[in-house]
Amino acid sequence: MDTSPDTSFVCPIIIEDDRTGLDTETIRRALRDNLLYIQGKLPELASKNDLYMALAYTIRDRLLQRWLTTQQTYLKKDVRTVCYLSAEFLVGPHLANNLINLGIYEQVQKAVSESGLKLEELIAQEEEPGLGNGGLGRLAACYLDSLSTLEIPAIGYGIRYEFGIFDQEIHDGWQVEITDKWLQYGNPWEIARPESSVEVKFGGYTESYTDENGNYRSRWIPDYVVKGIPYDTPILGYRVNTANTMRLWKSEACESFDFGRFNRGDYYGAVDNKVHSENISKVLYPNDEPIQGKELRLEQQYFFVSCSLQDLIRIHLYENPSLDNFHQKWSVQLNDTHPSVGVAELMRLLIDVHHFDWDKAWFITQNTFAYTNHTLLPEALEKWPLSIFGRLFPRLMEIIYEINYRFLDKIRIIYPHDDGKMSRLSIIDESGEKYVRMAHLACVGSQAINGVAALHTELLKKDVLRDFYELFPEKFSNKTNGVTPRRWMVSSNPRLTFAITEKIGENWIKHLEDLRGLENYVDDGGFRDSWRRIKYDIKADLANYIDKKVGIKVDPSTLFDVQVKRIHEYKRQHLNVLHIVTLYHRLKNNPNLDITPRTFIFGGKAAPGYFMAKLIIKLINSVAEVIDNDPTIGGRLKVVFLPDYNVTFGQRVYPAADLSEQISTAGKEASGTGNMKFSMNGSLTIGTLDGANIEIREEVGAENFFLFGLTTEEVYAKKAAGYNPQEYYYHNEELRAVLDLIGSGFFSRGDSSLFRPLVDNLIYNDPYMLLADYQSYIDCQEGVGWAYKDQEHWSRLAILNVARMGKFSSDRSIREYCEEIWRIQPVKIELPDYIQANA
Ligand code: GPQ
Repeated sequence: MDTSPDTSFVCPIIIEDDRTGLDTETIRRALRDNLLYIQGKLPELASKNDLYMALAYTIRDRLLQRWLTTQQTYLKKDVRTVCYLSAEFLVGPHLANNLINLGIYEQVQKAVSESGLKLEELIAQEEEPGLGNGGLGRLAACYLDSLSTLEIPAIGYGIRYEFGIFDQEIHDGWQVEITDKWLQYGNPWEIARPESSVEVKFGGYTESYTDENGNYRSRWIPDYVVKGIPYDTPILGYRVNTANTMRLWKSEACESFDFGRFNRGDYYGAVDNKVHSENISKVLYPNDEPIQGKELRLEQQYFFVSCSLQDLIRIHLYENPSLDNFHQKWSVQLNDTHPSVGVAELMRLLIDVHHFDWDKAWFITQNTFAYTNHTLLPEALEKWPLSIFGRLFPRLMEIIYEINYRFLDKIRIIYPHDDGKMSRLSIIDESGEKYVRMAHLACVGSQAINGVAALHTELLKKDVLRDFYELFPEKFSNKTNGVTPRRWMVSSNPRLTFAITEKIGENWIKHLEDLRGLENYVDDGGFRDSWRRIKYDIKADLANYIDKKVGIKVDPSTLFDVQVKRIHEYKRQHLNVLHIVTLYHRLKNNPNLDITPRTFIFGGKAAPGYFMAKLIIKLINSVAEVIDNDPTIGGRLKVVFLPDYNVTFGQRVYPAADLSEQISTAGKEASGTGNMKFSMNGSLTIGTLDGANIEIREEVGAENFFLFGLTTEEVYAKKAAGYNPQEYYYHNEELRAVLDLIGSGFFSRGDSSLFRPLVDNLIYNDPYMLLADYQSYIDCQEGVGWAYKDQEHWSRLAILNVARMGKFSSDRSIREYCEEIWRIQPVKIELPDYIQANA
């Protein structure tokens, strides 16, 4: 079958107005048309989902011209492009954001309501693609939004997992994981491009041969070959014509059957091979830090990286005579080490397939890649047993050995006789069982290395990557994370967006620094009143949702104290619980105590194999059950764990929060991005000096931030001095009472063994130093309570928080990457005349 472009086809395509028009009447007509002809449903039989699908196709039609024109412009102008390699893209639902970015929300709302429907209900139908675990995948999605908005040529490459992050249910307080079948009713936003499939080798052996010119070469004879099929999703920028591509790879068997094997009677062998190939893109591993060392995970990484690099080379050779200038046309960003095998793979493609010599290939490779580190947790630094790595990718193993040999040869000259240095820097860990250290491969093979917040980058330089920093300090820089205001303000908080825009115009949506203009209104009592009314209404909406979801009634006038993020010991959800139990204990001892009524809201998933994280979820739910049903508390404290925290729920909860919990042990959270989303939506932060909290506090002002806890230096010093949590346990009576209450079985229907592992771990081990930070946290929370009582004052602080969040737009982060790492310029996309411009 011929799947290449047919240039003899000269018939001009007439673009039907129904597929591009942006006015209400056209959209209404197109919606009906798509319902019948794409979704195949008569209006009287259409479900909400059918109507959502018809609307999604209607909007996709309006993206297509922008998308294709963007791709065509890039090809014609032969632009420099950034390619973001990420094992996760947690993009969230597309519909509402596309409406906002196209600028047609109102028209569509009208068109839909004239047909007797509610747009918000259709938007709620969309099943979000959960193709990520948390912060790292969500950051990749924010960056795609900013890249398009800033008109930067970009491609996001990843994996089209058939099953994304599991859906979480809570049964008797415990997390239960349910398969995420996000594709079951179809995905209207993607287009499969089977004609651009590529093949990826696995297993087997290598052999050397002499080519026709007498050159000595290696070739890889694989055990099996897997096919990667690209699925493309347009990512439209805000009020621009740029629509970049997110290209996700699905794995398939090369032939539907291995007929050779089949005919030899090895039916099961043939089927096995097919099943294994399809399994590669089957499911997202639900562990974030640390990732699980499973072979299939390594296959996933190589699969998508090889597909993506082969794809880049194909696109490159379409416009360029050779790969000599590859690094001038592409900048490939490694989102953590998950895609870092790309360094070896690009070398292989250049040397084995395109016959470059080593030095030239290495020059191109080193100048193509850049590496972002996202964690300081030592157990999260990825390494793969040599035995697995070498068996799966024998040729890459040879190349990595050669890279390492040449690298260490240079090191030997710089640090003669320093064997410690050599073994610390080596790409191969030889201290026991041999491993490939993926961060080392990334550092050696990249032109730039960055951390994701100022403190994080400093700690990388001082600690985790110290030897590399000493070796090439010029490669290191900081790029503090940011989040997109289009999703995290405009789309998720329309009421606040309206109130802000009414005062300062709408420029802030693309230039978040302009929010500073709000500072002029902090003294305006009327503005503060309406600010508070808006917050109250959003909280009331969330209260209704909570009631509907978990049947708990909460009062929107209480302080909404929120912690939503992955459940992890270093994020210290259990420190939050210690505070709740402290308040409860105080109220039981002194029923008339004057405290600020609070609603504690939790959300987050635990890695299915992470026992302690799952026990923390059970603890939250157990404490909730007792407190929420205790009549003597009289609603002054409520605790809610909302199941299945995801992007969609995040959009609901950030706008409704009064207080944002950012309470990780100092030095553990690389950046955090939830901290930014809360603050942009007018909540105040209680937090440690960790990750981007530090920069948020610098921006909003120390007086607008509730700070507590040890600093990183203090954490290190205490650890070095032999931290003993028991001292805190024995010297702090209230803390002891709280831990004893949990340990006694009070919250577990008398079962004193249930929370024992958690309590004992705190008293005898406490790796994340909750006990050391306990008193400081409790005192700080008391200050929060008092501050909240003065609502006028609180509103001022909240407005100032929003006004000063400009730095944390992902547009700022992406500009920095463009200028300092990628050296890429914006490219304007001009639409053909027959397309209506943005409304
Ligand atoms: N992060 Cl290494 C993840 O979400 N998953 C990971 O596997 C790793 C990092 C997070 C990190 O914990 C946060 O502090 C960052 O804000 C986020 O990456 C984005 O940089």
